Amino acid sequence: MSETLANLYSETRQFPPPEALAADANVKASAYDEAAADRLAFWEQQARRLTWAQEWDEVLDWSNPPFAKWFVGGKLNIAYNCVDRHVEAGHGDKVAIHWEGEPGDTRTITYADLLTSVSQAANALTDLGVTAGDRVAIYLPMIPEAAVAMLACARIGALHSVVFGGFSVDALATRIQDADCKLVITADGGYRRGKPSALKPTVDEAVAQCPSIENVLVVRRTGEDVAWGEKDLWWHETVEQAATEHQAQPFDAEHPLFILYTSGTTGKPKGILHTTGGYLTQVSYTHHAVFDLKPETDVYWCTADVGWVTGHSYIVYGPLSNGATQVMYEGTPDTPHKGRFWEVVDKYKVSILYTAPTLIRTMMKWGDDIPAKYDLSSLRVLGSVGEPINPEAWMWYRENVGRERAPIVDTWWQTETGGIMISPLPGVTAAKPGSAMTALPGITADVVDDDAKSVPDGGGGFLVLRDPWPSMLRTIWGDDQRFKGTYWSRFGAGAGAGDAVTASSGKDWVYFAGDGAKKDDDGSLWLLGRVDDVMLVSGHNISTTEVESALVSHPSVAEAAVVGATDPTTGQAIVAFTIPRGNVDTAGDAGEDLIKELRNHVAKKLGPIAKPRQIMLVPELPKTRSGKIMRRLLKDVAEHRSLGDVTTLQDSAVMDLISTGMQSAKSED
Ligand code: 6R9
Repeated sequence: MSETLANLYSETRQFPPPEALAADANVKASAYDEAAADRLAFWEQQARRLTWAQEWDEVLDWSNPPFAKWFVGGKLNIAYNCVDRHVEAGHGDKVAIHWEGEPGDTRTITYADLLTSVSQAANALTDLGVTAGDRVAIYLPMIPEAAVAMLACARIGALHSVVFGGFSVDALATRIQDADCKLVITADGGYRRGKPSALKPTVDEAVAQCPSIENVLVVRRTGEDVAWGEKDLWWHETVEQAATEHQAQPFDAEHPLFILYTSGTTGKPKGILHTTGGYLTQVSYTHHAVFDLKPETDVYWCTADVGWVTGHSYIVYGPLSNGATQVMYEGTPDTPHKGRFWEVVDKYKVSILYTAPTLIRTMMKWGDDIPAKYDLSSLRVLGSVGEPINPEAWMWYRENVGRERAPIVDTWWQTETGGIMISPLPGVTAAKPGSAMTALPGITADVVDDDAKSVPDGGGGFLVLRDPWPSMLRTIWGDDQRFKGTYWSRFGAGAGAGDAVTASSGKDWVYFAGDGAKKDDDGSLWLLGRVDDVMLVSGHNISTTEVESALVSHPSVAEAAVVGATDPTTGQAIVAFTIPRGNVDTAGDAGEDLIKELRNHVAKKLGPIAKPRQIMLVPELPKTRSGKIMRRLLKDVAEHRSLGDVTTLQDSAVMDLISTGMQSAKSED
């Protein structure tokens, strides 16, 4: 039988945790044993991190798979857990958010301030007729009101649906319509790349197509002129005038908390539904365990946008439930200069930094001399999320940002999983550059072949999750059948029945994440990208990730994206789009020579089967707002098709840059 997914890249470097960090770590190796001995008792213990108004009767009800219920019968209020209880415990003066605007304006928000704002917003929403179970769309820049708005919804039991500021009218309107939202919370605009970027006009156009919207609540951020309609209300004239006291009511552990849309590669966006008790339990625990957060001393910074699940779980709910002090930054990393992120780290003495591979590779492209100018000695734990991190980008992060002291946690998870699932623990795991290592305590991940059999160490295949976990999605909003079909019909009890999955066949239910992965010889897990992107070259299934990592391991390369393009002889052939590092000369013959060298470099690293047919040197790559490379668009370029859907593209100008700015060399052999 042929292999499911080839394992070509090998890595031997490994970095044990710093001794001092290991000795004082929040979570030690014993957590794995405890969770393995009794998984439900383990999660029950983690749920006790939170303050419950009423205890649960049952930890997990899995009697109607794949619909899980966690902490059945329990009641709690999410906002109370993220805000009030810290003030009640005497931490009202503690800074919750150091906010840094892109133009350099700042705000310092304590837990007491946050309680006042969230209470006012909860009162204002209630006055506008928003009640438990209603849906509220949030379309805001990275300003503190984004967190306040989310917490206010959670406080009154309304579901928020955050849409990236920057998504188009259509993207916003379809999301509002799908969830029948009653209210939109937005701003006049935000600052991006040094200038005001308007949001309100997009909302106005979208709302015109959305009769369910009764009001639009507008935060004044830029002060630019905006058109004003009868549904519009200023935040400062409503929320900031509302009563500052609000009594939070407890909600059922399974009360819905939010909807967040993921587009996937095809079809209409899926409204991923998360609920209350299990979600908060897992994001709180994982934030404590994976980042080793010490709330008294750490300054935490997650650079994600709140419009991405990372912003929900690791800016709002995880850190605030743990009473963290964090930095929130409005803008882009190169405004007003390319050292801005490191300046912020230095200014606030950030000790835990959580960012994405795309950012790390961009910093590699800009050059080592930029971070070198700043004092980064406060950093003690570094995190990565969003895409596989290429081993060489991991090493760059370790050397240039962590200065070889700070452990790196490469965290694998999804909008659907709600919280981190696979990651090193910074005080326990000897991490390997590029590997997410192992499932966290209480999580069961595996790599299987086409027949759902676990692959041996050294083998590749499909990443699956075998047992339900507290922060798992509960369904796709309004579409239980699509929920079953998308995630539960490939392997296990639901296999083969497509969207019509109904009965259990005695087998266990298995969640299919849509990612390829491999186990190395020690059983460590390596994520290999979406299975839809896997290339079939002369009968071998080759992951885009491995070829990209081989390219990035060349000293002249900062970033690479690889696609399989139709080829008359090999079925698919490997086509690579490569961004050179800042100091590399690519003019004329130098570019041609580099391309030749890179093709040979990949062949040497991975074997001749993985040698790209074609390499193009490009200035930029198309990415989503959360920084994921959109290989689908590159495939269109590689196969000379007109471009597909670009609505979720971060910056539509890059596709023009790629088609005009690329240099390419075809294979001669
Ligand atoms: C949190 C988030 C989920 C997809 C996921 C995978 C990719 C995320 C990763 C990673 C390799 C990591 N992904 N983290 N791949 N290593 N550490 O990104 O959620 O936006 O829903 O994307 O992102 O392909 O399936 P989401």
